[in-house]
Amino acid sequence: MKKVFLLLLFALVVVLMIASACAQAPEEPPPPEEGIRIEVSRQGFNGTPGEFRLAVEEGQEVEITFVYGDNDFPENNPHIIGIPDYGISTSVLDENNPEVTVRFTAKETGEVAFLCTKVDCVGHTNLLGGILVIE
Ligand SMILES: [Cu+2]
Repeated sequence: MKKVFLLLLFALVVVLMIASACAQAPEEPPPPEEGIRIEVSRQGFNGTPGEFRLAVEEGQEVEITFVYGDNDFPENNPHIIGIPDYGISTSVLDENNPEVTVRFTAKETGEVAFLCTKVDCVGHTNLLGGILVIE
């Protein structure tokens, strides 16, 4: 009888320990959102002059960080990135402000242009062909 009691007591202790461990387990943090980073330089988006395509999913919360990429150029070469269809225009992206992040929801499928709207930047024509492909 005493053995049974001890066994039950032991089982109770084990159950309480497990329950307390579960209660103390930290909550799972939400998975980090995949941010897209695009280098902007006089060579184009990610060094691609002309057309630069980026696929996103319809309905996706898109986060794009534009990163200044002209640090190897002897002078500051400011850019401003626009996504006209979404009414988005970044602040000036240059050596003093080397990262700008934009967030928006990709609406209906199709192609959405993004480009540098600062017409006097060096390499401007290489920065006119950004295309978000919403699929
Ligand atoms: Cu530019």
